Amino acid sequence: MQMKNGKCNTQNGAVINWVNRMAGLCCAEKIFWCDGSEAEKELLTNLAVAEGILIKLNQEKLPGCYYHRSHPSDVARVEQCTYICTDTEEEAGPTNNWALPKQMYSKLHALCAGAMAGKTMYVVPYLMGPLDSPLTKVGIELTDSLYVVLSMRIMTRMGQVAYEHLGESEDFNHGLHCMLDLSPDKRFIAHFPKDNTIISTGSNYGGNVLLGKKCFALRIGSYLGRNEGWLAEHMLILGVESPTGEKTFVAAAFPSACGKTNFAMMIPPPHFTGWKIWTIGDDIAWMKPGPDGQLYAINPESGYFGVAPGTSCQTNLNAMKTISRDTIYTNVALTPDLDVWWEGKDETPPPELIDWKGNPWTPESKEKAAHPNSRFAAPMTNNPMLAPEVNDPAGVPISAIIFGGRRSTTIPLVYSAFNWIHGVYVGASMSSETTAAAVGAVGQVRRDPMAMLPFCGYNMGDYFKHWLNLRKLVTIPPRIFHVNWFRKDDDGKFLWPGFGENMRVLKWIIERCRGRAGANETPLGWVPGPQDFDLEGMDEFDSERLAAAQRMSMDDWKREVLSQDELFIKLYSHLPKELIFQRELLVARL
Ligand code: SAT
Ligand code: MN
Repeated sequence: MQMKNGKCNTQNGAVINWVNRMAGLCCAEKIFWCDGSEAEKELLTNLAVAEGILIKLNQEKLPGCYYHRSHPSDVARVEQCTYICTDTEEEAGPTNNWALPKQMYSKLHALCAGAMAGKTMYVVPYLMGPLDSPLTKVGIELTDSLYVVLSMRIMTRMGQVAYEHLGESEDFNHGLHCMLDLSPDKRFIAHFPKDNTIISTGSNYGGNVLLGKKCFALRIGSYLGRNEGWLAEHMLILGVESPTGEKTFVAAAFPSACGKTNFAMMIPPPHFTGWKIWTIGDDIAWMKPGPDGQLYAINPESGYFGVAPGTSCQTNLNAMKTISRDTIYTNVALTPDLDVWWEGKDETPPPELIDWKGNPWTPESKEKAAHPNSRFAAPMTNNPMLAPEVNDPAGVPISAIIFGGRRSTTIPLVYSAFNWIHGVYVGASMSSETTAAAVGAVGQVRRDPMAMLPFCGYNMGDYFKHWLNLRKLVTIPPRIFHVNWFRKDDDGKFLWPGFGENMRVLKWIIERCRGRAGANETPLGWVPGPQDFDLEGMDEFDSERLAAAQRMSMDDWKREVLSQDELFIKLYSHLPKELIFQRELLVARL
């Protein structure tokens, strides 16, 4: 297959210099300047198929869809290889791996030297955020991976628009990605916040290499947000429309693989006639105080990189529609007619499949057909419930912030913080059981403040301070809530049915924000009483079950508060005193 060497399509001197320097370092044989056009998409997709990077799926069933299999050792984010490189260790803080910028640059430049000999370096300019939003930022990723190029064009507003937004400015994120031989010992995801630079080596897995996402939009973004007075958060954004047409916007932080995509695309149960959920984003929110004192949010992304297993027409119909075309699937299973399958897609698995590693699979096989962290990358414009406000440069005003983790015990279904400072404490003391989204043991409870533990680009104690400080600019602050969809009963069964039924919790939250729902005061915060919570039309879930899902055990909570100490002590030298005080207050209330 012939590929023309793309022509340089920007006049920005800083971009051209940097690209040439990096191409020189990597000894790239060719430079391909991406423009984001349809013709380019077709060219590169065909090339990826010819090179075996993508498999063309059944175009009758899945038009425009392709399949990618990653290296079996390269299937999730690697937190142990992720670095924040600042002048002092203190700036990065005790929750991040730290290295001196100079040392990390020389190590990674040595790894990248010659890495693209005989290969093409793709120059991928992209926007994080809607066109013409003051919150929008430009990134450029240099990569030797066609999979990255084609995924970035789904996940971001990629192409010429980015150069237009950038103009003559030098203010862009510098991302360099070299796959190398994908061996784990050469795997580094290094962030240089001061230089607005990211270098990623030795991986080709989404979260490690789609640099606009976790690396720029969260780690570098959180650092820029602190300096510039805004927040970069691991949050979905949705709009709730009531039967009267009233719209309320909500942002929610759950750790990876804890249901952000499902919540952002939720379909209310039949009993909720006239209620609609509109999606703004499913993973990342950039939020800034507006001139009216409200907090405004944009989704910097333009696609969804969601977990496939468990996604079905029952759990997330809007996602199923979204991923029915123009989607890149990674590490799911294949049917003989080149359709995709994963655990939880439908009740009965097909009689034969090719599993995510490329091996024949039958329902008798011991291993899973799809990797638990197998993913889809789909354009948000496919979502039937994409909010019309998604491209609004001003963003949407946020009325509620919801924190939530995956906890099988202790944490009630829903409660509301007393005020902003208490809410920051609730977010800061959040915890969750680990999932397959990151390499390592699954199911272990760990503190994951604001679901940002793997994504905060500076000292987490300072991050909490930033949250507290923002209250001065946010004179009409969102109310803060905490939810837990994952609590189990003594038989190990989920207490709460979740998915669309989460609408009931969301309705109470919305009505609380609007001053229309009642609540009872508890040591943890405000909780809905049975009369405040809409249980109508639920078969098995009654007020007794609700009480069990909401139960607060003093013994469990004393243990919970004690286990918060581990993180708080770790962060102690930078921990705002307000949070220590909030913890004391909670102990006193308990
Ligand atoms: O793999 S990603 O980091 O892109 C998704 C996630 O873990 O939240
Ligand atoms: Mn995420």
